[in-house]
Amino acid sequence: MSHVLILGGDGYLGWPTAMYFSAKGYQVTVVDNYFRRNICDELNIGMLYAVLTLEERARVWHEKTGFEIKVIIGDLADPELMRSLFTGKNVSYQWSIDNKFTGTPETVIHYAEQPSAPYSLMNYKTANFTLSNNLLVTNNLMFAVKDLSPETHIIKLGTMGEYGTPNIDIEEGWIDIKHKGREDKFLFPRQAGSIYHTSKIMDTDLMWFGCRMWGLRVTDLMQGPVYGMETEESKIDDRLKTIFNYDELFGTIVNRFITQAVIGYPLTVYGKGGQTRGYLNIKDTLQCVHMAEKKPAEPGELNIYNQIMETFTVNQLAELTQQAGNELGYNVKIKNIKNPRVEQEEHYYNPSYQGLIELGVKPNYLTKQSMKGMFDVVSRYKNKIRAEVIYKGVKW
Ligand code: USQ
Repeated sequence: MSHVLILGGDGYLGWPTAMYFSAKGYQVTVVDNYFRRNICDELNIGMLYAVLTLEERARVWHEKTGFEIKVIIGDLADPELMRSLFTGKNVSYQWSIDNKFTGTPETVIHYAEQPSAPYSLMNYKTANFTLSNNLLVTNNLMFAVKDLSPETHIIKLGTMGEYGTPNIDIEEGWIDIKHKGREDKFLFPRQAGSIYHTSKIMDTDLMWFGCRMWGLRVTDLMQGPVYGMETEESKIDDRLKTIFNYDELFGTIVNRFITQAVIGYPLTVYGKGGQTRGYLNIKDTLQCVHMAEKKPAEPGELNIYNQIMETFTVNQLAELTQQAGNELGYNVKIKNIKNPRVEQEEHYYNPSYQGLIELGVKPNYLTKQSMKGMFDVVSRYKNKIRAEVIYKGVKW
């Protein structure tokens, strides 16, 4: 069975992706440097519940299912570590059954990035870290694939935020431009709203360079904010749950709103609340990545999909959370607070996002019912929720 290498395998999306592919019989290797856990400890922002290390979760996964997820702990900004994943030389597993190199991966899923917009704008040091980590890891991956395994399909997680909120329809990655009587196809214009999002634009540019110069095969998944924590695989054992942040730095909006509602903290709508984004359930991230894996880009091709299932304004999300929460007996309040970010609060937003659905993804939409399911899980950890990490006001 095909070998899938997951970079950033300890993250919110990385670990569920590893279990998803492993459960389908793929050989899976995950690599992570524990950046997210360590920075949450360092900044004392915690998470909703404690999560076992990758090694421990891989062991539980093996006990429960018989499947193996090989675990490597290390920093992918080190090019030699990255290259070892393609040659097998000097690879050392923190956990595996046989300690044997699986072989060159057919697919690499690249999540190994600093993913937070507010973190990237805390100060010049966090901005530097975001740029250096995200670009070095992406560049190391590009060169490792070019030099050692040019047939490997790279699936890179991009972000819808690369496009910003332009006053025209957003295409899936590309746009045809007619100019002075001539025509060509270009990457859709990008104009990001944070240093993190800007690093993702630069990643896309690196990958597109690699496709043009060396015929690499790359799929860029332009993802919107993800919500949820449960997947089919995590239901097997509570210890397999993914990390869940609700703090201002690493929590995404829906996860934050539900956590806020559970402890009676007024929902933090930034500014006017007309900011519109495309959202998706964590289960759909897994489906999307799987569909992308099944349909690899051709050599020299940069395939781009907009990975969202529906769009909402912040106000709509707050209202939906309020309705779901109130029906469950919570008294959910909404509060518009001064927007710490620089972003448009009322704007046109019309992205295309048919590509992944045409490949076979079946969307899990955000409904009052699905929100109630999240309330149910989050409320189990109510006593652990720390109100002081919810809003610190990191300004742009
Ligand atoms: N927002 C609020 N109140 C909050 C938190 C957020 O009004 O308490 C607003 C933000 O101002 C923004 C929107 O909600 O307009 C989404 O914010 P978010 O924090 O959920 O998402 P964002 O910072 O854009 O980043 C997240 C992930 C990132 C991913 C991105 C996809 O952290 O890794 O790339 O979503 S996208 O937004 O499409 O670029």
